[in-house]
Amino acid sequence: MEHKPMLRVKRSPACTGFSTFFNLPYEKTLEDVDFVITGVPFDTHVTYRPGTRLGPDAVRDAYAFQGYSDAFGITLFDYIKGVDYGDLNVINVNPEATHDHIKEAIAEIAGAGVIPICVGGDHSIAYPELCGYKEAIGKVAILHFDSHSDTGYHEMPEDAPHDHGTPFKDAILDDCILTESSVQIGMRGLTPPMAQDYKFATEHGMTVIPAAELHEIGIKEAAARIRKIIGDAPVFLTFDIDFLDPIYAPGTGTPEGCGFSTWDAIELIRYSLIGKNIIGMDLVEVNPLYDTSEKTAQAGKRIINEVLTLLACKKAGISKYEDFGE
Ligand SMILES: [Mn+2]
Repeated sequence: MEHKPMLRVKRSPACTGFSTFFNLPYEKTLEDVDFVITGVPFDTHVTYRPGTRLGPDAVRDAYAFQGYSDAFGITLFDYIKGVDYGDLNVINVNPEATHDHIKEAIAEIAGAGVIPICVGGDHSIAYPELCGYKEAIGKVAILHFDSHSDTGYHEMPEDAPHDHGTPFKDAILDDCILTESSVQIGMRGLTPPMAQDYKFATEHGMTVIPAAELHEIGIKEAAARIRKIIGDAPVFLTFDIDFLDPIYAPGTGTPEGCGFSTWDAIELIRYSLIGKNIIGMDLVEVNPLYDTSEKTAQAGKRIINEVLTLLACKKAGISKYEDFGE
């Protein structure tokens, strides 16, 4: 089977047929593919509002697909191949076993030289993902879009040390991240201990660009800083949908106002990561239970589409987006 989007029945609407990520073949293979997209329907680690276990299918179903990039003038699947890898083996009543399954799956995929794209699920999955990358290819840089720093905003109780607000604290303590090459951007969750979050991240070498600063300096200036910090490091893009303002992404567990548009996000991704060594991504915290319009899942799908575009650009030898890139 050719690992490109399957053709729909001639002249039928784009939403017909059964849903897979980007209409790709549903096949658990690492042969003859550049990337795989896999669902991680796990949400046991949310702090309050559950439902992101329904995120992967919401993104599969979302009415959004751009096979052509206006920005770069390329048809994506002329250059890249991939599959809907199905969902990873998660057990929502057993977070520890789920952690191991995610770690093993990422190690296997990345170890085969294939780029994993995980669709969550809550953000706690980023920790076992980073453990898997470490096992397969070593420590990686992160570019982390979020409205929260997720570096553990409070002292965690001994009997419940992990949740979706701790994956990057966990990954730093487990030495999975090239912290000096990593950036967190968009933070604005206004709980008093947030300052401690930033402090934990920056004390461990990461750069934090809070929302207020991003609004102030703008996309291009932020991207220039990000490019310099990431350098040539292998980079994992971890995108929490609550980076976007709730007007664009209401369907999420912990929405925060004063955020960013989908356009801001894709421009920032383009300018920051064109020509960079992207080794994987995740898109997390899409919760369709709080969105009657499907727009959160559509926005999430658009974000993934932009990363696929950058993978295609790399194959096509495109390393510049306007005045950025080398
Ligand atoms: Mn998050």
